Amino acid sequence: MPSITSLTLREIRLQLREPFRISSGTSWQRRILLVELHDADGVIGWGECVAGETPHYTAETVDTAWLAIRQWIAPAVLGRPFEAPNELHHLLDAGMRGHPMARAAVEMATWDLTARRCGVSLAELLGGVRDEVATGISLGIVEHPDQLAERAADAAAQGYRRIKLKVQPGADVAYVEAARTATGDATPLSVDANAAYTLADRETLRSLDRFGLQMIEQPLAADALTQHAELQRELDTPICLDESIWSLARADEMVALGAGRVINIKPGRVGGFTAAVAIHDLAAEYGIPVWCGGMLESGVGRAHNVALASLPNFTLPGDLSPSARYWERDIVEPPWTMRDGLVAVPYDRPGMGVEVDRDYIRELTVRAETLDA
Ligand code: OSB
Ligand code: MG
Repeated sequence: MPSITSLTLREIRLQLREPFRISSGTSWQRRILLVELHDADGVIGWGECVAGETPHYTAETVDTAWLAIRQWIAPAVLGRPFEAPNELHHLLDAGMRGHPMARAAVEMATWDLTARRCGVSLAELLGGVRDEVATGISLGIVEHPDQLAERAADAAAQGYRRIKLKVQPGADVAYVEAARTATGDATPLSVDANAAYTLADRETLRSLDRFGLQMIEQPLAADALTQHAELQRELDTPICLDESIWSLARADEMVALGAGRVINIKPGRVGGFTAAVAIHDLAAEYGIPVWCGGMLESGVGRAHNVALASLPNFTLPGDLSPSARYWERDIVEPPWTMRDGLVAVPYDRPGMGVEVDRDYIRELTVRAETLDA
């Protein structure tokens, strides 16, 4: 049985091509935490932690994740024999509360390592069935509706299969209207509020119904499931939950309460692939479509997301834009590219399907630490 003999944590700095503003904060200079695992046979596995620089999206940050991995997660996993990555998920799940993004970074790296050990692609190991995954783009909040209209029209021309507009109180109806007019009625549009509204804003949210949006993502607070259910009863537009779904149990409650009709699955947000696949399966059982969200990942996290999005119930386009949308130069070879609004799933290479550019990583690294079994 394999076991992890060493875990290396690295923090790199990678500058986005342009600042990305959402209702809960702005990102530009990304601090990205990478996890590299080795087993006794010299097989490696990569993971990326999707925690942000600040506790705006969820409570976790790069710094809390670093601490959680070195103090609790690495000691639990190092030297522990395992047959399949699910076992490590259950071990971590039983042993600690919270820190899903930190746990996911390690758990997902064990999936990459296991896929390489078995000589299969990560997508195949996860149960993927799609050769290509549909790509959407997430457009940040800008100064003026005209600017958003221009960006949305440009994204439609590039072939993105769905255009998501970040909104917040005061930057919503006029912005969506401008984007709808610029892209035409046939372009799938959605909005994402990152929890910026309350039920007092129901009239504004209802007025978005007339734009025929594919969904409204996370309008209310992350913990407000019954309020989302109340809002969903008043809206024609399907509500999609993101921040609210941090576990399989939360997805189950969403279904039971009718708090939404779509789920954005981010493996990092739910503690890794084991939980992500379980949520995918639950949603499929209830006829709820899912899609793969993004957290401005480097090419490593993107590889994991693309593999996950190849599962059958990922029927809506994901936030899986190509490398060039985010970075001047990505940290993997080959970089992720899009053709006709689709990203190809690399089934022909073992593991996550891209190579990490170690020389470039070394240049970008600001701190590193190796923990041994
Ligand atoms: O809510 O989906 C979100 C980025 C950071 C934090 C939260 C979110 C996002 C995005 C980015 O929408 C999507 C992407 O990676 O392209
Ligand atoms: Mg979101």
